[in-house]
Amino acid sequence: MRKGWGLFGILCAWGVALAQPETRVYSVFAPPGDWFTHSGANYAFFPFFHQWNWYYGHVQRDGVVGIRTDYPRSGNGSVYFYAPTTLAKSDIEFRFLDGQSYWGRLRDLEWLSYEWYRDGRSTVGAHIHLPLRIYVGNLDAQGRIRDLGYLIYERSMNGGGAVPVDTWVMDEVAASNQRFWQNPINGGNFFDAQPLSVWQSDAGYQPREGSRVGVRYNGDSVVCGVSVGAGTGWSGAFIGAMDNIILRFRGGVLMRFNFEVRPEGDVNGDGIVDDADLLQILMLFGNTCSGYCPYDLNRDGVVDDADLLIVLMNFGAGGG
Ligand SMILES: [Ca+2]
Ligand SMILES: [Ca+2]
Ligand SMILES: [Ca+2]
Repeated sequence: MRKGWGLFGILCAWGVALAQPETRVYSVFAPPGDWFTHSGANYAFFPFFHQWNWYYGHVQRDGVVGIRTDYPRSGNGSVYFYAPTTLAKSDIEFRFLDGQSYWGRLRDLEWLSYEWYRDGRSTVGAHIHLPLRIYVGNLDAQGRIRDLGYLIYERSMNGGGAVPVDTWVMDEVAASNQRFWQNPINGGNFFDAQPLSVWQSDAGYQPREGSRVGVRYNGDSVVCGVSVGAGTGWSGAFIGAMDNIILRFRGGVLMRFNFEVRPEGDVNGDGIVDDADLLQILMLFGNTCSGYCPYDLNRDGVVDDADLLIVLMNFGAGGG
């Protein structure tokens, strides 16, 4: 199992299970954090926060996503979402991008939870909150992932009515066997929601809507990513946040992702300001940079002594 990880991956998984399981995923920028947006269609931004495969995805039509301090949770930050119009969309996603790595088999997913927040200023339907999606695929004979798609949880497919506002809500969706619908990549939506245990069974499940047939997943299918986002097609505006995604697989893989805003002066995004950050500034001294560049701490387009000073003035920060 866990082809593509090899012994290193198995040791990592073992280490993760034994050690403090929290992974802090840090923003690109210091407080108040990131504000990533795009006016065109379907744009992804791949900063690979903190060396993990997290990125902002499917950002379009002025949708906004960013790890920010607006709604602090389990520390100073969470993932902020703003979808101002019906066509807007913004996601944050984790994916293994080598086409063969994964966390575990679908049958072994025994816990999946996240925390979400709907701001009371949102004007979308009262049932709408941030859905949670898992990336699922099937392995071919060479161990490559094919049939990549989402299984998607949302309360409206599980008999939910109006959702709470202006408060954090934790939804656990695997142990409680919630219903998921399918969105095959490039294949359209199948709103034939089934309890997770149906998707996880050895017989598997293949959704149907009229003459259309979706992708079949079963217990052998692999879970290779996770995604949370706002939009599209929501009539109105959505404002909210998300934090603390936890996945646990039978056999030991346990991931807990806490989204936090990096301290001022933290260049490499590990949450502390130390000599590693100083070294990065020195190595890049004189470089120019535009857009999302974590080395250019004061965002004036050049890496110079002003940035060095920011590191020195914040030296020793973080690490809590
Ligand atoms: Ca947090
Ligand atoms: Ca650092
Ligand atoms: Ca600068």
